[in-house]
Amino acid sequence: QAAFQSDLARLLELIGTGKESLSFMKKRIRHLAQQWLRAARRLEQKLKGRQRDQKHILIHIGFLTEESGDVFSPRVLKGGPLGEMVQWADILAALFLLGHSLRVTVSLKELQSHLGVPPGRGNCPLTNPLPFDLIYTDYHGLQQMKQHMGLSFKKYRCRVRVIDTFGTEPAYNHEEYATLRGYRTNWGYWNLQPTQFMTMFPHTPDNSFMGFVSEELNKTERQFIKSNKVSSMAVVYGKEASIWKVQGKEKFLAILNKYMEIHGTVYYETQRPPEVPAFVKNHGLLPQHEFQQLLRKAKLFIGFGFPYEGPAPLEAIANGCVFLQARFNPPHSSLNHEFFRGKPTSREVSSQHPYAEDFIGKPHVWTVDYNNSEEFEAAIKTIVRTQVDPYLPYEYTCEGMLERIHAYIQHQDFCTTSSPLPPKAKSPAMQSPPSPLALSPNATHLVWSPSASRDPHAWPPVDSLQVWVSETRHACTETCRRRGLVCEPTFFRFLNKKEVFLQLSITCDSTEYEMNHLYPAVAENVHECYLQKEPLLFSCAGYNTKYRRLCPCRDYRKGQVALCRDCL
Ligand code: U2F
Repeated sequence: QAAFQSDLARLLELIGTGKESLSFMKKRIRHLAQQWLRAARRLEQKLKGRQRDQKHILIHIGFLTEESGDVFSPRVLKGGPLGEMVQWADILAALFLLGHSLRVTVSLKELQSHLGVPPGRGNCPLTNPLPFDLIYTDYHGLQQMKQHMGLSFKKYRCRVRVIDTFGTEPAYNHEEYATLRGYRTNWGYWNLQPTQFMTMFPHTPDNSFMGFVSEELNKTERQFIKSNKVSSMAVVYGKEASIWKVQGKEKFLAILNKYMEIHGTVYYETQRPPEVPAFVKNHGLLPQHEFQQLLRKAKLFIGFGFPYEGPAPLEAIANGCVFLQARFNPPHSSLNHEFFRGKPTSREVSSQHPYAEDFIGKPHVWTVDYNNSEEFEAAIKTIVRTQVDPYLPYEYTCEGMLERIHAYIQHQDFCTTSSPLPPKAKSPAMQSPPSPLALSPNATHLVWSPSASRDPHAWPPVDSLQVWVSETRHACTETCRRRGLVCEPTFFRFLNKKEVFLQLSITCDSTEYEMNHLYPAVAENVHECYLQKEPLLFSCAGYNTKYRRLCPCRDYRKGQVALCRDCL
């Protein structure tokens, strides 16, 4: 039985020393300790003594190992990326507080010793059973494990969870399919269950959303912040000088400077970096808690387009800032942008921070065209005048993250192969209210509910399933989103049946099983129906002009999109 922990000291010991990245993570854990402990107590009460097994967990942070180059640690104090370390620190805190038994490694040697690989042997099957129920790692760590576990890797890979910032789409994960269809990645093809990949933001429901946390405010702090906001103070998002090399910057910064005093937290050694204009008050790179203090005073946090999808905008919004960011038209993706090239996803990034744009939005987030001076200036003018409260989505609070990880650990099982029986669908004629329900004039958008037949082992519970047929050019992600639902890839297996086309009143002159990440789908004008031959290719992402896809959608908890209403 796992018992909630009430002290983080032992975790700090487990993390070890000797790298700037580890010091950053430990500082963060110390700073957020009280917030974490309060959240753990709240979740403990919520779960009211429910049985939770204690898991033996290995956390192998591959990108921090010397063997993978560890390019991050030397840059921690120089304005380099910190997002990944923020997330790992929070994952460690959450797993520890939930009461699991942890081992943490940041070197190949430690990894080998924990796995039971004798030094210098490598690439042989493990002689003893793997002593861990779960392994959290990243793409670098995955590669190292494969190299050093030999054939045992295949046997145990179902226990692995891959922390994967930007996400991995099923088409890129399946080796044979990706190779045949040209879904190229620099990160390898792992044939894992796509939900074994865990992302920083809920980018795509094909992966599990891991997230991180932001500092939370109590009532007094909220009051204090509100009364001390300096409505003419803006902070620029970008701690490394290269981020300030942006086309058109002079023009939009000049507009901003008409209304606000501009602050920066750009790393420098001895002199102001030439990229940072003289009128900007540069504080230099700040320690994380001082950066938060600056955000508490500022009214606006403004992004220049890079870094993509980092933690800082959430922190700014949580501290009562408005986040202003550039719209990307056309969107950036691995097909058209260097930064994303080779990443295992075709996801289209519509702004610097699509989560902020789509899940938060106005009044906290403004996404505008920076090349349109009028639009830009109008936004600034309104922002300066508007009072905005601090806001943090529940999924980015400590309790939200603990709740989500708890649910994953309890319910996600990639090692048991027996798949639960699908629910029996009611025939449309028997359904009440009558269904399928036609929502468009040509009666082709349909909603379908399975019967209430319950499978206690299915997770998420099948009751939350609704089936929608996408429009052509729409992914299932989008199709579900438009209905206020979220695509749930684990439910594809229930739709991947001939009968389902019938139940949806779709005419199939032929039905084929093929490998295609868009299936199940129908090519409507020719009445050809297609079912998925390879379950690993079930994918919420993906669309083309020919198919209308069958999409499994489910409800979700407000502020916790990873979990359905009855998922806890
Ligand atoms: C993202 O990484 P970054 O490190 O560039 O992300 P940021 O949003 O800038 O924030 C990381 C943390 O840096 C902190 C701040 C954030 O939690 O509190 N910080 C600070 O300590 N001192 C300062 O002066 C300013 C900020 C993303 F997270 C990565 O996954 C990507 O690889 C990267 C590139 O897209 O962007």
